Amino acid sequence: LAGDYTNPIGVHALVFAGDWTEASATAAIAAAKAGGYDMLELAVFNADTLDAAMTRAAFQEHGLRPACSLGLSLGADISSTDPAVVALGAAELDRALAFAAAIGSRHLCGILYSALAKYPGPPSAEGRANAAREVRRLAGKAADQGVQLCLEVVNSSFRFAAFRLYETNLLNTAAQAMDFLADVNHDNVLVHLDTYHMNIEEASIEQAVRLCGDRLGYVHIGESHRGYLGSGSVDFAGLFRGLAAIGYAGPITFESFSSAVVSPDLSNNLCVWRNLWSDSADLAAHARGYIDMQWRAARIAAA
Ligand code: FUD
Repeated sequence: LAGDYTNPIGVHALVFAGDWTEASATAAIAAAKAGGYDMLELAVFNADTLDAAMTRAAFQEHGLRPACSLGLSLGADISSTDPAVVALGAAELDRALAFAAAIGSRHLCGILYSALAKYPGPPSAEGRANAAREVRRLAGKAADQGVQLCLEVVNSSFRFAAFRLYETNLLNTAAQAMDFLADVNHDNVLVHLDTYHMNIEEASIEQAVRLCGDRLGYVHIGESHRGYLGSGSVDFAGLFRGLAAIGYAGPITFESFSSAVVSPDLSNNLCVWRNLWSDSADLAAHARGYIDMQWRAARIAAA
């Protein structure tokens, strides 16, 4: 078919399930498969509470690929200047990596380099250096286990008042992520871009993608209000033009949140208090079709 592609197309588990009991895991994996996805991304906020054997078996049974993501907390933050807090963050990352490897995930992404929280000020040079050192350390261990690290660029913005996130002070733009990658200096660390955040922080989504080029490893596709794709203000045409221009072959994962599906770990952090949708299956099927249409069109236009 014209515009054919091989990128794994994923969907975040929070589209379907707020927890990860066996029943929820099985239902989410089956729903992702039914929606035409290749991959399901699971939030690994406290790896100790998740059952790796059950998770691995459930993914295998449905022939779906897992991906893992997380954000650190302020009490366990590798970008801190307090060595004890850095050590707790490093331990949290080690547990998440062990879980990702155990379930067969090839990607560990998200806000691995900082807390997913509002910071009271800009990062310090010492905190940034701590984060770079710990990401480099984790990258070596991850490479040994066949897991790629992708650092998600998220917003710090206070531009919108009502439904807002404040998620890191370290990597808010693709350019900052590329600078940080130069400091980390490890092949197994790539950039993870998310259109929801890019729509807030970047001057141009297309240019941000092009800037990352072959260092782009993971993409979250989400709308400006985190609901149905195409019903907000994100420049998806620019995203896919950029992805086509750099020959992007990595995962494209749909992310959407609504108060209809609540995660104890994530929903309050992300300030997901609005009801953007209530029918997960309809939302997921729509997003899958939207991604397919946009990605094919961009590839044909670039050919
Ligand atoms: C957070 C975000 C997410 C988050 C992931 C964690 O705003 O965009 O990608 O990192 O959901 O599982």
